[in-house]
Amino acid sequence: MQSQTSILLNRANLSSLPSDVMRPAYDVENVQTGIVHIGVGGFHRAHEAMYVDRLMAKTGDLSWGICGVGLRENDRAMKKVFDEQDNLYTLVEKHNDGARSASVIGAMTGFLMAPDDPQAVIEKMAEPEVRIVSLTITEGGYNFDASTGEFITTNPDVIHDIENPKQPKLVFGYLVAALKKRKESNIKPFTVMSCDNIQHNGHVLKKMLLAYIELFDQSFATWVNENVSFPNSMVDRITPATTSEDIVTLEAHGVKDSWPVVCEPFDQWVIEDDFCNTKPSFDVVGAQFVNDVAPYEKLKLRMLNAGHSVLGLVGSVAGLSTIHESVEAVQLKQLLSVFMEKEVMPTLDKVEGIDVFDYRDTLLSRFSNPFIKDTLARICLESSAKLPVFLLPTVRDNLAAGRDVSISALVVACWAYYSDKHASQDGKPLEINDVLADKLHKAAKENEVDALSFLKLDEVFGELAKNEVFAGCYHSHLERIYQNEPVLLLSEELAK
Ligand code: CS2
Repeated sequence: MQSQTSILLNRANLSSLPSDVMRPAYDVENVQTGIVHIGVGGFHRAHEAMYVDRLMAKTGDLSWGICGVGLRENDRAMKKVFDEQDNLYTLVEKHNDGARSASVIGAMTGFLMAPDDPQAVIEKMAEPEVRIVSLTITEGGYNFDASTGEFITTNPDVIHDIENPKQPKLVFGYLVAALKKRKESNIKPFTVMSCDNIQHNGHVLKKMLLAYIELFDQSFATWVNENVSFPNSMVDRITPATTSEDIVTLEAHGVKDSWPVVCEPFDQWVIEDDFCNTKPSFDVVGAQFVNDVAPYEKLKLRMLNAGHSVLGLVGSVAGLSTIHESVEAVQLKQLLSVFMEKEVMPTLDKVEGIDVFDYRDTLLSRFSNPFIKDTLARICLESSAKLPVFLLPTVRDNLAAGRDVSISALVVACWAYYSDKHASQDGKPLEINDVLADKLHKAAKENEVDALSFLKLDEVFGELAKNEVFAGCYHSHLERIYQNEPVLLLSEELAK
């Protein structure tokens, strides 16, 4: 990309952008809202919004634009950018060979901050043209107890929302208010589409929403159960946090965008074909509609996401900082490869058209893209919500079948060390960004008195501490890490 005068990104300036920056191939002024999306972060902008952009360009159907919703105060920064840039943003794909391609996405039609005007959000969701409400609210947003899978009824926000149905705080309150409004006005319900990294994400969302409604209105719960669909989906695209360097590089290339999104070239979206209202033809632009998403979800969560956690936690303790740096360390690359083959593959179901060894090799190549600079800090963020979804189900399956769990145990041991020391083995400070940060730290601090103290955090690990095989393996790794045996050496030994 060569340098030139930069143009502020907005509708009026679209035609003045550098010629190699792709522009919406449709009239952005005419895009209508057909989707309301809760949780507009980098991932949504690089994935669903990009698919909508492709769909509009390819079919000319402009009825599937997306109105973003922010539920939390920290979504305000995104709203400001949307307001300043007429809802436009740049998507920059970074290829393994250093090439970059930039496109302006025109799929967003607006952004509502729910805390400012909850009613506006409810009304928007109740509009008949809105046929989908989609979500990326992260694993934690589903409000389930990781060890039991049940809805947490004691959450003060849940109690608040039941008492204040017109001013909800959580997603469940908004869905209920809008679905009720549609039912009362005889408008077909919208499909509720989860785009989070949770196995059976649609079913989990349905279970949580119904559990919430059952707390106060059994007959409405029955209606939702019978009339609203919650398709499961598998979503995939590595999207690191945007850095100031990304903004400066794009500006040097001629586009002044205060919050572009950067990602890898790869994207995948497999959606269960279960829509209670009209569905967009995402299949004409690369997504797949299937009857059963489960094997795809399992493959992706257990290979990619857990693979990330292996590199994230072991790599952090080893003093590394990014995914590509970690996969470049031969011991870790080998560890990851053996983890996938020995601990994950035996737990997977056959996925039509996918060879798991090819899938693994593609992952290793995606992880090795040096331009993505995906930080281990991002990967380790909210590990207490991620590991129960990404890694622990694999551990449980392997224990039940009498198979090896030693690499998984190393990952958990590294997490315990990380949570105790807040530092790598060579003393580099590490941050814990996790809703359970204090509990994790407190439990890990006790490791010296009770070696299984961290593992006994049952809201994360359930009964795992009571499993002698896993606990034994974990304990022996932990001791060696505390004795300062480099985790890279330990990794090498385990990957033999
Ligand atoms: C990552 C995911 O958050 C994580 O730990 O594994 O964000 C991952 O990059 C995406 O799921 C890729 O599709």
